[in-house]
Formats: sequence, C-alpha cells, structure tokens
Amino acid sequence: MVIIVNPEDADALVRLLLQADFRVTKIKTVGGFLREGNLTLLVGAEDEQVPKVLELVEQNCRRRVRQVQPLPPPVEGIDVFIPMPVEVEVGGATVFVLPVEAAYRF
Ligand code: 2BA
Repeated sequence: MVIIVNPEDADALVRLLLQADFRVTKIKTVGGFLREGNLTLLVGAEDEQVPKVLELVEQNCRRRVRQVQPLPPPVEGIDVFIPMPVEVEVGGATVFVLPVEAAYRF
C-alpha cells in the first residue's frame, strides 16, 4: 500500500501501524500541487490485512483546509501556477492499494 499523509498525522499513524504489527517505510515527499512536504508510507500487507490498514488511516488522518497564497510561475518544466489565493482541502490521506508480485526479505 502507498499512503500519502500530512506530516502532522504521520508519526501517530506509523506508531499505530507498528503496534498492529505492520512493517512501514516512511519517505519524505512533496505534493505536486501545493509543493509542500508530505509523507509517503509504504506498507507491505496481506490482502486480508488491507481493511485494517485502511481503518487505521481513516481514523488517524484529518482533512485540513489550507489557504494557498499565489505561487509564482515555474521557472522551467511543467508545474502549477496559482495566480491568486485559493482554499484547498488537503487529506486526510490518499491511499493506493497495489498488487505485489513477489516480496523477499534477505
Ligand atoms: P498536492 O499535490 O500538493 O495537493 C494538495 C491538495 O491540493 C490536494 O489534497 C487537493 O485538495 C488539492 N489539489 C491537488 N491538485 C489539484 C488541482 N489540480 N486542482 C485543484 N486542487 C488540487 P489531496 O487530494 O488530499 O492530496 C494530498 C497529496 O496527496 C497531494 O499533494 C499529492 O502529494 C498526493 N496525491 C493526491 N492524489 C494523488 C494522485 N492521484 N496521484 C499521486 N499523488 C496524489
């Protein structure tokens, strides 16, 4: 599972996942739209454990309204340009459930 969460929710969520015996990897990431830091958790779980992980995520990740100040046009590459202040709702969490062909630990 790939779980993108707000940094303010990440520590508590990781703690709960570990307490529930899941293995977790935490990666520092940046949202493409707001260009703010978020955290991406990788959780390897059996199919039948997926609902438990979703439950922990749902119970521990809050939606937040963010006021976004204008962002300047990007200098290079394809990026987001926000010409005026906007309000966006961020999170609780974005979760992708992916099939795993094989998993090894050596
Ligand atoms: P950001 O890309 O920085 O997006 C932050 C919030 O801004 C989003 O919250 C959404 O409310 C809003 N937003 C994003 N793109 C927008 C757009 N084109 N127009 C208007 N509003 C927009 P969330 O949807 O909760 O997403 C939080 C973070 O999760 C995202 O940060 C991104 O890092 C990740 N994420 C969300 N959906 C994703 C997806 N389909 N693929 C990859 N990453 C995703």
